[in-house]
This record gives sequence, C-alpha cells and structure tokens, in this order.
Amino acid sequence: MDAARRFRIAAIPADGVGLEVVAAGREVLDALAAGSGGAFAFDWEEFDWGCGYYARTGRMMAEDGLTVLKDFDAIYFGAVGWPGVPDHVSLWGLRLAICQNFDQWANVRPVHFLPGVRSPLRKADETELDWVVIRENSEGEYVGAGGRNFAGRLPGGQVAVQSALFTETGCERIMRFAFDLARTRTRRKVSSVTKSNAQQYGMVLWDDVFRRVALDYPDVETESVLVDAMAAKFVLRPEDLSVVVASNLNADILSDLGSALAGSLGLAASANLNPERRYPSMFEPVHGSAPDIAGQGVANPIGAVGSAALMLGHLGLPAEAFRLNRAIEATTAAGVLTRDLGGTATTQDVTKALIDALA
Ligand code: GGG
Repeated sequence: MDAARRFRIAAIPADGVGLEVVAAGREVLDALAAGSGGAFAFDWEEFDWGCGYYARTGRMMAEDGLTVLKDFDAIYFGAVGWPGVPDHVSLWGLRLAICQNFDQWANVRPVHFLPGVRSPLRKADETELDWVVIRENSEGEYVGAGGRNFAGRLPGGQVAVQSALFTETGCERIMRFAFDLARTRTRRKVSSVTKSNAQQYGMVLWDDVFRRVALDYPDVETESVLVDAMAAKFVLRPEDLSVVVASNLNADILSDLGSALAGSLGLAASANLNPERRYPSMFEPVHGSAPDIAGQGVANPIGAVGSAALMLGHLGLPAEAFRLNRAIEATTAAGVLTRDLGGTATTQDVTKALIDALA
C-alpha cells in the first residue's frame, strides 16, 4: 500500500550495541507505520559508518557523507566508539561531525522515570519526578579549539590547551529554546547551570545572557545554579527541576547522572535538533556503544525507542509519539526488563513487548 506520508530516514547504527538498538527501533517504527492504515511509512537507508568503516577506510564516514545526509528527513543514530579507535577520533569523525555541521544546536535529553523501573533515588517512590536537560550542542567546551605541543620537549614536558567558546548568539538561542519549552510544561521553570565563580569569561557571559533572556519570560520561574550544586540537587531535590539548561560538557555529565537516577543509561533518549530545519535533526540514545555487552542481544532498546518517539514528534506525528511512549511505559510496567534494569529480557523480548503494546 502506498502511504500518504513517507519519511526518508538515514539510519546510522555505528558501533557496538548501536547496531542492536537501532535494529530494534526500526522494527518498532515499522510496526507503528504498518498499523497506521497507510497514513505514513518510513523509507530507510542504512549507512555502515563507524569504527569498522574507519578500520577499512581510515574515515569514520564517507567523504561526501554530509552531502548525502543533508536531504533526509531525519537521522536515526546508534552509538559511536570502539576499542582500537581513539575515542576523540571516533566522536569527532561521526557524531560531532554531524551535530556541528548540521547546526543541531539543541540537544534535548529528557529524564523520565518509568513504571516498574527501580530508581536508586529513595524519593522516586513517593514523588513525581520528570525533568529535561537542554544541552547546548554547538559550541562551549566542544568547540574543538586548542592544540598540543610536544615538539622538542623532554619526556614529561607536553603541553595541551583546550579552550571553550561561548558566543552571545549561541547562549541566547539555547536559553530561548529552554524558556519556550518551559512554557509548555506544568512547572514553568528554567534552571541555568553555571560555573561562573571559576570560569570568569565564558560562564559570566552565559549568566548575563540568561538574566537578559529571562526578562522576556516573566511567567517562567528561574534559578542559576553552579554545576557542582546542580549535581547535588539532581540527587537531593530533583522534584524542584523542570527544564535544566547547560553548556555542552556540563549538560553531558548531568544528563548521564539523570539517566542513572532514572534507573539506567539504557533508558535515556535524546534529540539533536536543528530547530530552524535547515538540516536534518538526529535522534539517538544517550548511551554509548557498550563494548562489554555488544553482540550478546541483551542491550536495552528503550533509549533508542524513546529517541524514535522524539523523532516522530519532530516529523509532525505527536499522537504516534505519545502512543510509543505509552508502549514503553506498558512494557516496563509489565516487568519486561533487560539486565541493566535487573531483568532477564533480551533486546528482542523488549522489542516484541513494545510492538505488542502498540497493538
Ligand atoms: N549515542 C550517543 C553516543 O554514541 N555517544 C558517544 C559519546 O562518546 N558521546 C560523548 C558526547 O557526545 O559528548
């Protein structure tokens, strides 16, 4: 049957468990499309880029990879990194190459507590917890500015400089994104994560822009919290959080903490958005390639499937995104859990349970 709407999706499973969870996500999305009565369908093209490709070609992706990806409606990504390829080579050669060249400046990372999943937080048992980390995804500590000089120095004398770049434009757009999102939530609050006591240039600019942007959103509560205090707050007062906006590195660290508090890194979904839609956006689980469990069929596909739900929302299918999130909740509530969550289910068991829950 010819579908009314067809979406061209580039799948890049990349490395390790990325292959397993992207396959699971595709299966679930195709089941959703098959049940749509011809309303929509996905045209997939899969790319074998990643560390295996690097071993064969010396590149993490094809030379014209960005040109090829540019015309897709979205990118569905797995995980990058594998022993034998330095992590900075694999990360910069694939994930960051895509995020930065496609100006995917807003990285949305919800911290979602699921029924049937035990959190290490005692509070999670009796408190409604739900917040979202907004990661600045285009500059800051990830701008890639610096250098390393060891020419002519004796052993032990190397020098490295790694600079962060904060621009007023970059800070302002991510903060407005966070405020606009806060307006759609029950708790209208934005918490800005800073370190301006120690980082007196970039983070002071960050704080100044936050204060200025906040003036345009008088209906939204605000706070500015040092990153160290925010780490403590995630554990001790998470009920006070709604939208947390942070620089590239700070948000990366905090969102891993958030996922662990929700029960496992395997649950965390994310969207790398180019909000202007000049380029395709990219959807990926927060977790990495997990070489220790790769290829065993036990990876948790929920982070990847939650990312697929974010992709559906971005493609203009909010009702389907809602259904997929309900299927995730039904699956965990029924106790179909992979071993990172204390269960015995395989990736395939969870995938099947998700598809059954959709039906
Ligand atoms: N799916 C996420 C992923 O592959 N992450 C690999 C990684 O090392 N990320 C670090 C970062 O993006 O900062």
